[in-house]
Amino acid sequence: MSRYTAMPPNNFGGLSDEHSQYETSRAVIFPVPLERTTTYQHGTCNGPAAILAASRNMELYDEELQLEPYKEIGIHTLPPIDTMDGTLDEVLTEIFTAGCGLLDDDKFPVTLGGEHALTPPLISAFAKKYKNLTVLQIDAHAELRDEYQGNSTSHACTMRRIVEVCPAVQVGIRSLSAEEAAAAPQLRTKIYWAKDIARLPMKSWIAKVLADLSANVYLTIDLDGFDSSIVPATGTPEPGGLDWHQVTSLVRAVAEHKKIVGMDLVELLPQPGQHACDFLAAKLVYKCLGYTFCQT
Ligand SMILES: [Mn+2]
Repeated sequence: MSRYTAMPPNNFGGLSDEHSQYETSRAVIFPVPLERTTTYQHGTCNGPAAILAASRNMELYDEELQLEPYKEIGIHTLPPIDTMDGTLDEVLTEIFTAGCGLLDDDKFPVTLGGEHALTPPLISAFAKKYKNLTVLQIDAHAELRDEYQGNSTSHACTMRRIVEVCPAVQVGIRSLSAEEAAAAPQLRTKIYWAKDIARLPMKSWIAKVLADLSANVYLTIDLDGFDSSIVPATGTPEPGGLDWHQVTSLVRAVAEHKKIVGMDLVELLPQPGQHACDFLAAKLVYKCLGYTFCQT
């Protein structure tokens, strides 16, 4: 007996119960507002809420796929995890446990950050379930430091921890230390430098990335992989990055040829009065889900 028009539900996409119940949804949005090791500009803890807010005002018809992905998929949104309670190690263990639980339930977890330090515990969970797993990272930063400021779980060490668990392919990289550059050739990773991608036709570099991936792919997108003119709203923006069509074409091709088993989108740092990046992040999540579940 509603006497007024209610706002859309406070979940990803503003979806009705029918399309967002946990039991019937294949994709589950897991907000992780982690911000414990940020080194420069602060505020990425506000990322998940900004993405969810933008997603509720997003068109849910996909013009490429010519359908409404949420109807095929079902997208449930979990409440955010408390990332300030306990030590960083305890929080990372909780993220691991939550990831295992979602995978036990056969869900496709979509984790919204928050800082990139949240990804390694998720990869540990995925590697238990999926053999033949590769992590595809889109990022400006190599994140291959063995430790940073005395901390081996810092966001600057994310990919170093991951390649200890499974191989990686890193796309859009353009910022790293001399030590990382020296270590990279010995690590289980293949780097696609932004400087090379910029000069190559899209088909040729994407085909090479596909050849380097195994059957199962976990996708981790740090929004600073985009050029800083497109996504200025990150803690450590870098010039010379990827554009919208490069990123979405890559994800679409990977979804077409491999099995994407889960993803995260991290490091959004919402800017007051500037909401374009929040929308880009929300739409990118939705595009990735559409590509993964709805390509014929
Ligand atoms: Mn980064």
